[in-house]
Amino acid sequence: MNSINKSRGKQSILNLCTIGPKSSGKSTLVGQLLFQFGHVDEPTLRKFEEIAKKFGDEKSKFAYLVDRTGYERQTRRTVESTLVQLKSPSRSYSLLDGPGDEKYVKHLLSSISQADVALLVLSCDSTAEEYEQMKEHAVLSYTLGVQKLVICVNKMDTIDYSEKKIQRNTQ
Ligand SMILES: Nc1nc2c(ncn2[C@@H]2O[C@H](COP(=O)(O)OP(=O)(O)O)[C@@H](O)[C@H]2O)c(=O)[nH]1
Ligand SMILES: [Mg+2]
Repeated sequence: MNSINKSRGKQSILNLCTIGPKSSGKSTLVGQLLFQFGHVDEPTLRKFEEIAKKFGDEKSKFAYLVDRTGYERQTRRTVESTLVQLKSPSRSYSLLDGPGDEKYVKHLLSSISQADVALLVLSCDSTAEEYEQMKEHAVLSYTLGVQKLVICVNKMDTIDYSEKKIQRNTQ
């Protein structure tokens, strides 16, 4: 398990973690952030695209940047929390991408306990059960001292996007 140095509120590095049900797109988001921050170049991304193709899941190239074990790639689920470092001109971020699967909640708790801010990734096509799980993760984060929550509404391409639907789903 990766870990980050934590001293809440006193450092210029912001410690973040992902939370939310499995398959909501957490690892994809973190891989995208690595790419958008310029920490992954096009040739490297193409390499990961080839790996994703080998596992029959070409669309998940960004997730493969963080789901690194053979087991995670074969099962297409995050097991271990993966630590990534992001740097912008103004600040640095340590981001732990945790599992959403209830089986690995121990790893999720460990990554939440190191964070100052949680990124709650929620898919637009979530089931009622997944919404419940999302709420549980939010409560767990708050209980473990994470008082800032960023809600990332994902998979907007899967619905006929409307602001109303998003508001209803995030209430
Ligand atoms: N349609 C669509 N699929 C997505 C999006 N983001 C992720 N996915 C897919 O959702 C699945 C689960 O993604 P992953 O990042 O592994 O989810 P995690 O379990 O929350 O880490 C993969 O097949 C991704 O390709 C998105 O914005 N739109
Ligand atoms: Mg994941």
